[in-house]
Amino acid sequence: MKNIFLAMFIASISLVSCKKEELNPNPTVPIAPVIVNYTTLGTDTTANNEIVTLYSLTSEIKTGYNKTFITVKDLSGIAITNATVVFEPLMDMGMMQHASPVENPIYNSDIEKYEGVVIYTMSSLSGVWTLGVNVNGSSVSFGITVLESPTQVVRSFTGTDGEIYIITLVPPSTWNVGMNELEIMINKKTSMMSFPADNDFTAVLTPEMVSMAHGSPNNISPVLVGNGHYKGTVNLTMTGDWRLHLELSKAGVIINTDAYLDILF
Ligand SMILES: [Cu+2]
Repeated sequence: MKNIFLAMFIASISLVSCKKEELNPNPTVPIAPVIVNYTTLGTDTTANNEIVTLYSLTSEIKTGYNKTFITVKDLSGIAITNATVVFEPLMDMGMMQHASPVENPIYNSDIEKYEGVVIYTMSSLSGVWTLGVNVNGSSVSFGITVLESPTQVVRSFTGTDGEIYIITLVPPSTWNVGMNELEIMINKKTSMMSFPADNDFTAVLTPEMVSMAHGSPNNISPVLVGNGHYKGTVNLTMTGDWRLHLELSKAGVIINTDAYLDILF
């Protein structure tokens, strides 16, 4: 009798281990290729007869970091892959106008599109956004409706050095319970129209789950990887409302004690 139970026990263990082997051993690596559905935001033709089409990854544009794509074609529909393309976002707030940080598009042959980034710092409730796309020196312009992101994923602040900076979350495809790569971007506002990437910061990351007033261990503060991007690791020990407190310093001087960004998952 004892032996039967032992046999059943061993069988149940081997059954469990069999099941485990069927699971994807590394859930961060997708099994199937990701199919991207682009949303066409508009098409216009430059003074140089270049047809410019603008795409996004989502039908709704929200404040924060937005990957933005274009194609350029000649009048016969042949793709132009060697153009110089510059993003020129502009927000008209009535009394004043300003731009926002961008990463100018570079041609990506894998997706047959120019790929760049526009960081919308405000929603369209505060004014009218247009995205100018300059192709080989000639611009077309698209109206963009920007909704407010559900959490604060972009922040503008004045540092203790008197300079204005913009810190933005570079969103991952998903957040997972546990260790997540955390990427942020920092830009400096040098004029209403100029927001170069800033590579001179050091950051101290302290996550907090706001509703339950606890933190998490083993986080790695973001460090510069180039072009104003900083990467670290955030430990999200449970789902919920996380505040990513970021103390930002330049040359050993604290510029902002708490330039936090919020996520919810
Ligand atoms: Cu504005």
